[in-house]
Amino acid sequence: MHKIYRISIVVLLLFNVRQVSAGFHGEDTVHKAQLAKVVRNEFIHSWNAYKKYAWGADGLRPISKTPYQWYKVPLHMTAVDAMDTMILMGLKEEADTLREFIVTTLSFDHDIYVESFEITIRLLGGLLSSYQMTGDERLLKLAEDLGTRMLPVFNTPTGIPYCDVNLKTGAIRNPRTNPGKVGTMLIEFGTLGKLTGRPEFYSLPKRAVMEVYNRRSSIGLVGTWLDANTGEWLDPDSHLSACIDSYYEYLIKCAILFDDRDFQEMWDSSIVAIKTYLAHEAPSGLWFGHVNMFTGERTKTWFGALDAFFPGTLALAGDVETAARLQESCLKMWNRYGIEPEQIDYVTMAVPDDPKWERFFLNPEIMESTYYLYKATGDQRYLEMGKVLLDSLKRYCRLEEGYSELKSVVTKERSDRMESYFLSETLKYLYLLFAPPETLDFNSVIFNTEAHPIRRTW
Ligand code: DMJ
Repeated sequence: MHKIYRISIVVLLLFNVRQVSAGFHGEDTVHKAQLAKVVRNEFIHSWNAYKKYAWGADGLRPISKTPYQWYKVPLHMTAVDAMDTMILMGLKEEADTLREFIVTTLSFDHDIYVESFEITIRLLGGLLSSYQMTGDERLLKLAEDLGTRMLPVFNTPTGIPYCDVNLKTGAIRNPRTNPGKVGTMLIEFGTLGKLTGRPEFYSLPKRAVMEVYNRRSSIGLVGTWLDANTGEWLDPDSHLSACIDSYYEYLIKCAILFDDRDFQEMWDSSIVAIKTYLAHEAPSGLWFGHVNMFTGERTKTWFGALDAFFPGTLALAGDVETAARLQESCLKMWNRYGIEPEQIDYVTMAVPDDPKWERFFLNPEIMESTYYLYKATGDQRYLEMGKVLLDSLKRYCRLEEGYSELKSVVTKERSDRMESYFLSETLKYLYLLFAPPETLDFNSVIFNTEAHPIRRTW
């Protein structure tokens, strides 16, 4: 099935390549090998800062040069998240040392409640992709242990998981959840199920997604928050942003990775509703805004850093034309302040009136979509875009040691945090954009939402 998408992408490419190139400098203006080297150096620069000030911790505060933990015991979030990027960049010795550290020190036998979404995408995804790249069975064992400890999260009246699970006791809490959290488990759990021969790892998260999908409105949309006990919607805001984003991403990715017709059908019907109700042709271009899930009435003309995953998802699903148009809008959002805000009002082309939307968290989504579009079209324009993104990152976020987030893209004031996905996703997608194609066979993997590539070996 994957190949079919590729063929349709190539056909669309023939019609789109000229139009997409307009405005950029054309062939050979980007020296790929040189840029790949730059990104690799930036990864080493950031990794060294983490190693020096936060080794083994979940993350680094790069301004105060201190570590931070998510829970009372460290789960080595940054280390696990960064491992497969290191392998792809050919940092073999560093990756081998790191792997030894992880398999000998990482334990999930702790009396802590963890957020199942984040632990799934960062740790389970990271362990599984590094296992597939190295063949080290100890990584699979850790993944199975983690997955087993998390399974009780599905023991709810509806089958829709709660948000948190205790890794030691299996107790669960926090039934207020969203489609993003529920729908972003199957790539990781499903892969674990296939690799261990345990079908419950596949069936439970699949059922959970279907429970959410079956509660879509009569016009085919899902909302932002729902109650895992009753299945009732708690917030009818429908969009592609935080809380929903990767629910849609995983519909098409699971259809491809697992060759699962149910997921293909869920994607096919969802994309019709998305394009009918969320799509918005504004003077500034094509965007996907907010509507009420029941009426389709427009509620906000907002789009943000997280929504920028969608061109990549559209390209993967074969709709390169829409993907390319939306990517142009994402670039406008980026260029408005020289780096993207968390949200922009695409009618006024300004940040909505609350300083919290001015933040930038070193997010990877726009890089991810640039990479997908380059793979789908081969168009130099996306290399140029990648260079714009890399230059801004270096200009506004680089520190003497590590990279920082921004409190405001308007003032460029810094914020003291470097999230693990900066190493797992942001720099990985930029590197893969410029690196030789043989670095990773794009057509034989599906990336989880944390950019951990999973190969279908079953
Ligand atoms: C990452 O953890 C994942 O990409 C997730 O899907 C969304 N949030 C961050 C990056 O922005």
